[in-house]
Amino acid sequence: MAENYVEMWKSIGMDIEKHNELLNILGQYYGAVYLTQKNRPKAMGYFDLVVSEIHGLRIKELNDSRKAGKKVIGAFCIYAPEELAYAADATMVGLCGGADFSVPDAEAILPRNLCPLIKSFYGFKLNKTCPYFQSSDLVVGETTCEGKKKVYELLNELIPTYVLEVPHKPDTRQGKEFWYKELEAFKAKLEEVTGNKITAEKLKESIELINNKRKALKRLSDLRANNPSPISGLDALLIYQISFNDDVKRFITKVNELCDELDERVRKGEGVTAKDAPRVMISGCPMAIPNWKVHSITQAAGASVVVEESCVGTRYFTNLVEPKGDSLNDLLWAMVEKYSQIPCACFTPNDARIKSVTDLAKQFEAEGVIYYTLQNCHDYNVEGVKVDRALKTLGLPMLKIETDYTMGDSEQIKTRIEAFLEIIQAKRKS
Ligand code: BJ8
Repeated sequence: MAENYVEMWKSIGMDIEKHNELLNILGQYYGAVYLTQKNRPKAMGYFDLVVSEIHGLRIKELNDSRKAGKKVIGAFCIYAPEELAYAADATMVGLCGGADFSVPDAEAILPRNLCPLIKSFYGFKLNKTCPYFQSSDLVVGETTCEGKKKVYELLNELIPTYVLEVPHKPDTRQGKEFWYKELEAFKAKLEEVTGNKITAEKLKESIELINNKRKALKRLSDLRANNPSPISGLDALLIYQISFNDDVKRFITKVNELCDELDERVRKGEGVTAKDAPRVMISGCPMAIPNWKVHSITQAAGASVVVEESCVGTRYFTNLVEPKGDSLNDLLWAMVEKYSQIPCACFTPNDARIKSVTDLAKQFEAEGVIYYTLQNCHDYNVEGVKVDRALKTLGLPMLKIETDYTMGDSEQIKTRIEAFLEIIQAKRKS
């Protein structure tokens, strides 16, 4: 891929040498984690292709569309209202960092004891190896956790950064009214950046488009409730990760084609893991591409990862935007309602998340939960206390893993997960 795209990468200001290093690492890692899996659905071929072209063809598409006048908006959180971006005829792409590669560059400026996701994305902008950053005309941050909020100030020195203020008590009337005003302000910003007016008609169309993406992902997720699961947790995670960067219409078609194949597998009773494999749910911090560490260790230990209670997972697609009317006001209020239902750990209280974890554990017949927190993510780390208590009432064991993007703790995590799976097996016999 590299030779074909060098001129394009240069034109968007990338550091070619450093980027080549990144591509080599990613290519090898992907081969080792993904292409060694057995019995993958045929339709995964499309998603393998997307990964192989994630810095190539997709970036070409984005830059061709920019030449034709379309804007690209980068985002870091599922609270960034993508429906508005598409209604302004822009494209939204995910910029969350999931790789350790850029962390040392970030640590030259930022404190080391900061969440790796934040260091990773900031480092990618600093070292100019993320073509999505380099292709973005505007990035949109949000006041969710403290670390992100402060880093957006520094990011704004490198690329225009608009920050949405997210109410931390979204269930309250005042929280909802505040979010409505934030949506209106973001709409105005998008209109200014793109030069396009967001009309009710355009917003209705984009709501339908993004709803269809969420429906396709939910269809995929629900299929994993079957035993055996027709697709691996790793493959499902990859699709959730790709959902933030692929062309939306094509992505919906490809996910639904995959689901048709999985339906067939379910009908035949075929799966990717043994029927008696321990069923594990992973809950916690988002896993941005290429963060596959815990899934690959869990899967290699013999478990079936059946669901992710995560923003790269169910939190993204569980609820739809459901307007009660056709006016701009109706559509924006429907967005307020939908976004208020995303249970991020930065909210207080966050009972909806606890309920979601227990509901999912029941729906997917999880026998244990791996609670995943990134180092220095206080919100998810502390909220783990309540999640653990709730799981205990269901008699489900929880294993808490706090980690970063390095591989130094992989052996230790492997040992802990193997011991956890033994607990699950022992519970079956008791
Ligand atoms: S809605 S989870 S995508 S903020 S960056 S909170 S890991 S310390 S990503 Fe998130 Fe939106 Fe919430 Fe979801 Fe912790 Fe790290 Fe902060 Fe993080």
